[in-house]
Amino acid sequence: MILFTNLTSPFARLARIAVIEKGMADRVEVRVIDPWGGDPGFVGSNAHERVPSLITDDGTGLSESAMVLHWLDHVAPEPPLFPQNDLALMLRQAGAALGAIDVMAAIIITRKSAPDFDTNTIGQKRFRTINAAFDRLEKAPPRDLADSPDMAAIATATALDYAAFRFPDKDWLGARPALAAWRKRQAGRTSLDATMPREA
Ligand SMILES: N[C@@H](CCC(=O)N[C@@H](CS)C(=O)NCC(=O)O)C(=O)O
Repeated sequence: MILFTNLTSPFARLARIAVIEKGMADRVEVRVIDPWGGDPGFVGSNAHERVPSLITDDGTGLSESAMVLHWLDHVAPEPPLFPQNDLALMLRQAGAALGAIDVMAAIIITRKSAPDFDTNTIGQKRFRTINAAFDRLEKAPPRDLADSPDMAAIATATALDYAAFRFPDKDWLGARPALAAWRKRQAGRTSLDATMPREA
């Protein structure tokens, strides 16, 4: 399999973390590309020219992080990204974190055409969304990756690290002690350390 990714995308990071947590690193060739750059090997690999994009062993191109993760669970069921125990709670947590990721990525893109975006009505709603998501996770953090490397844990770590990476002026965890303690407990996890967002 081939996984197209870049070094900053939180969506691509979900797939990269899942590959490592599932012990599939030797089955997946990770290719770092610029999704905006028209890379000839990447263009046509998926419908939207966005990362993550996965080419399966039979050459099927998959887009959208949720679809890619579903496929990874299909080819390597253990450990499951969507474990059946407490599924509704896990999905609720994963949804909160994914929503925050979605909004943060949208802010970064929108700023390019609207430099004052953060302070306008829509921009301020976007920041309220991030805070509401983190408040929800503060009340009920996911299970630790060591216990259950599931979608909620992967997405929460990705959301927190992306918030710190893209909005370093904001103190996301100062008033959220449970979430801060949760992220601290994940320290040293190979899947997270090896995929921290960074500029190329
Ligand atoms: N909903 C998609 C979002 C993927 C996405 O927006 N990826 C960004 C990087 S963070 C990208 O490739 N952008 C290039 C573009 O929009 O052309 C997913 O979950 O995979």
